[in-house]
Amino acid sequence: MKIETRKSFCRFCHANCAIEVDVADNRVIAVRGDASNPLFGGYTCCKGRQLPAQTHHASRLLSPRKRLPDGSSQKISSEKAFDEIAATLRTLIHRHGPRAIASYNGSYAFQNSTALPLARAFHTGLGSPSYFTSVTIDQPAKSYMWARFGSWGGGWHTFRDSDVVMLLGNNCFISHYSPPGGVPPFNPVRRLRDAQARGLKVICVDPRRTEVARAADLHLQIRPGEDPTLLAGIIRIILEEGLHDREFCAENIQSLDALRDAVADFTPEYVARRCGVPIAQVLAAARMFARGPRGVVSSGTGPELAPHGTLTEHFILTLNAICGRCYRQGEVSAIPRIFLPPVPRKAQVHSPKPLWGEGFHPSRIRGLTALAGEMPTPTAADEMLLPGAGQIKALLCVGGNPVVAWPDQVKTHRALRALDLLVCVDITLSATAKLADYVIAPQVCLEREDATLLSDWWYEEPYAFYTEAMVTPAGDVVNEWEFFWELARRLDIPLDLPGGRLPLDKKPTTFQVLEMITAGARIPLAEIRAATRAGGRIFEGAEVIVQAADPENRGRFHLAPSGVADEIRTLRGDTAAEGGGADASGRSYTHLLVSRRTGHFFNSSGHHIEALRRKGAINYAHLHPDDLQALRIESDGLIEIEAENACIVGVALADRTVKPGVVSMAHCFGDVDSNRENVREKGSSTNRLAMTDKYFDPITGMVRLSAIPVNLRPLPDTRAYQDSGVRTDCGSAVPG
Ligand SMILES: Nc1nc2c(c(=O)[nH]1)N[C@H]1C(S)=C(S)[C@@H](COP(=O)(O)OP(=O)(O)OC[C@H]3O[C@@H](n4cnc5c(=O)[nH]c(N)nc54)[C@H](O)[C@@H]3O)O[C@H]1N2
Ligand SMILES: Nc1nc2c(c(=O)[nH]1)N[C@H]1C(S)=C(S)[C@@H](COP(=O)(O)OP(=O)(O)OC[C@H]3O[C@@H](n4cnc5c(=O)[nH]c(N)nc54)[C@H](O)[C@@H]3O)O[C@H]1N2
Ligand code: SF4
Ligand SMILES: [Mo]
Repeated sequence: MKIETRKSFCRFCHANCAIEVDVADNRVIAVRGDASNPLFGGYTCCKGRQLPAQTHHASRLLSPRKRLPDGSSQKISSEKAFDEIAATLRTLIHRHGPRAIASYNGSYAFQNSTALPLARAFHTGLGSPSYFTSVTIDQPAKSYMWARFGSWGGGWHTFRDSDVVMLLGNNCFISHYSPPGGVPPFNPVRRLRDAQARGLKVICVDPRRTEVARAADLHLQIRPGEDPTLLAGIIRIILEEGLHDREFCAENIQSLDALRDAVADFTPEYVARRCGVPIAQVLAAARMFARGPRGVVSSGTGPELAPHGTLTEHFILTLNAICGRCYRQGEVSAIPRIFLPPVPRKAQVHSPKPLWGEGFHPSRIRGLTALAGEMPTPTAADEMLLPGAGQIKALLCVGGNPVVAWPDQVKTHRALRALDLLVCVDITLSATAKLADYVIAPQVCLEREDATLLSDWWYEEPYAFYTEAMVTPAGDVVNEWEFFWELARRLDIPLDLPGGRLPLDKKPTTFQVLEMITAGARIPLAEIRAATRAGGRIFEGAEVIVQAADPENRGRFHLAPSGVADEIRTLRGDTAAEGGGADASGRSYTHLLVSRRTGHFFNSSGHHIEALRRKGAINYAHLHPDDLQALRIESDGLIEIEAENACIVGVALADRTVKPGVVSMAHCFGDVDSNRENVREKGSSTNRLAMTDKYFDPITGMVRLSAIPVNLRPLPDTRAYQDSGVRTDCGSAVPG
């Protein structure tokens, strides 16, 4: 057997680590880090090294499946599946209008550079606003709030040359997720250590003593959901002690006094008490951050999934702005974005220009609107269930798993089953794909060519990589762009990309599609392809220098835009936060359930790979040992976790890194049938405890997916439970 070694990049997650791939007989034999790569230097994680298993797994779908009336499914060819899906879509469009056709593009739609642009083009061409992505159940405030605040043309400081970084709820050693200014996801442990060796100070804010917290200079073990309280307090200290960049503020900021007034009540004593951290730490964090002189504060998912995520992001922008943390004229701006057209970066504020509200597509749900071109995913199930004009009748779900990822599992399940048509593009029969009328089988990453468009968001250097497919796809599988193209062709829907309209009469190649997506890029795709045949590289000379401001520019950051003062008052008035956490009816709870990630799975992906399962197959409920003792729960024992709307069963795990009063659990486990009998095999569906119609953000529609108030109770193990006669409604399967 002849083994050939080729270079590529991993797309199990967004980090796009450079890899060497051993191929024999059109099979992927092994994957390891490419030590010669200038950025990654041989780094990979356990998931990437399992790409061979992901590619050739027995459970992988190698052809589409169609569901039969009796609930079973049978193989169908892609051509026939597309014909039938298109025919149903045509009827639905005719009957209910284009808005009835929705797509949800989950995490794996982001992992293929052609998927999202084609999904968007499909919606635009069809005239359907019902375009949803995982962004609006992830970090929508980060994606959109700059538009209310204003942005800095030259770019905010990044990790590269910062003297201090403050990371709130971002455990990048495990997640490889770098929020703006965070640790780049390329060997993050080494990157952080190297930066600390040059003097970087790290402040970590997390209810858990995470891997990052242990490496930090200062760890504030905050009470979940209190990030905006802490940030308000830090802003107040910085302004009171005059530690802000006065000159920068005078030139670039408006309504500093209004903000100062709004945070006046957030004294260090109050903030420390409410956040559950020592006053000395609040003061130290404020002063350490303000000292800089360069630096950045940023948050991961934790604070965004908790209540007040929009306000948290507003305070993050505020803190960076009042400390003047942006690249100035003549400096090298960060994140060059090679795949975007060159736009001059100027040392000036671009005034706010909201991307939601009036003038954007109204949602029928909770008074929300589209955010730029996307509708809020927490409303998707409601849009399927609420009768009337605009009701969603068909969902095209690409690389996502709503049953376990969306808030309110019971409602989600009901909504998906109420659809006239559910199509999933998924490599396996996921919790959602099992409900689908058709499952389309996609190519996996090593079967398709692609370029590093996604990780272009994180490269501080002008780095790029174009990879060919490593193996020829086995079976009747399609690239995600082909899914949209095949439907568009049958329905005669124009697909417009930055490079023009895609031909529908003759199928383009994937390279041509990628070229049209990246049209006008700073370095043309063909040039990148030619230059990276031997692996990804840094394009010397492609750095971006910050230019002088336009003399007539009058842009200012808006520190107190409409609504912010009210939001701050609401936060200050949230007295429940000082107690154990209570719901709207005043019922109190002992614990707060927070989100986390496991290193060996990617949301619901990878759960079927045996080598990864051996690292821990389920999402334990991590609790401080003192809490376990007080609750009389054994480590590895079953517990009931009860929130305002529902109750699930979990497996407790003693964990000293968790703040007392907190339960830390990963999401995207379990299924609608996850219950006390199978929890040790499937894990728990935490999103059964998330509600969509209470505690939602009025701008983004984001709901509470972290810092969920819960009560805990020990639960006898299965047999004892059945015999004990205690309530049986908890942790039972969702009604079918
Ligand atoms: N409680 C709680 N809820 C959360 C979160 C949380 O932290 N806590 N996190 C939120 C966040 S940040 C996100 S991004 C969402 C995730 O939400 P989703 O994206 O909806 O969920 P995933 O589990 O990532 O779904 C990925 C799907 O893609 C499939 N897949 C794997 N490989 C491929 C491929 O190559 N091609 C295709 N087409 N499909 C593939 C997988 O089998 C899986 O079904 O969940 C959100 N929900
Ligand atoms: N291995 C792996 N990598 C992944 C994923 C995965 O599932 N597995 N998922 C991917 C996805 S979709 C995303 S969006 C990124 C996310 O990347 P990250 O945001 O880094 O995700 P986490 O590792 O969950 O880190 C979130 C942290 O927030 C903390 N936290 C929870 N609630 C609060 C709170 O109220 N306040 C504060 N300050 N902290 C809080 C948690 O304790 C946790 O340590 O990771 C991506 N990378
Ligand atoms: S960090 Fe992400 S890109 Fe890198 S090897 Fe792991 S899964 Fe692949
Ligand atoms: Mo995410």
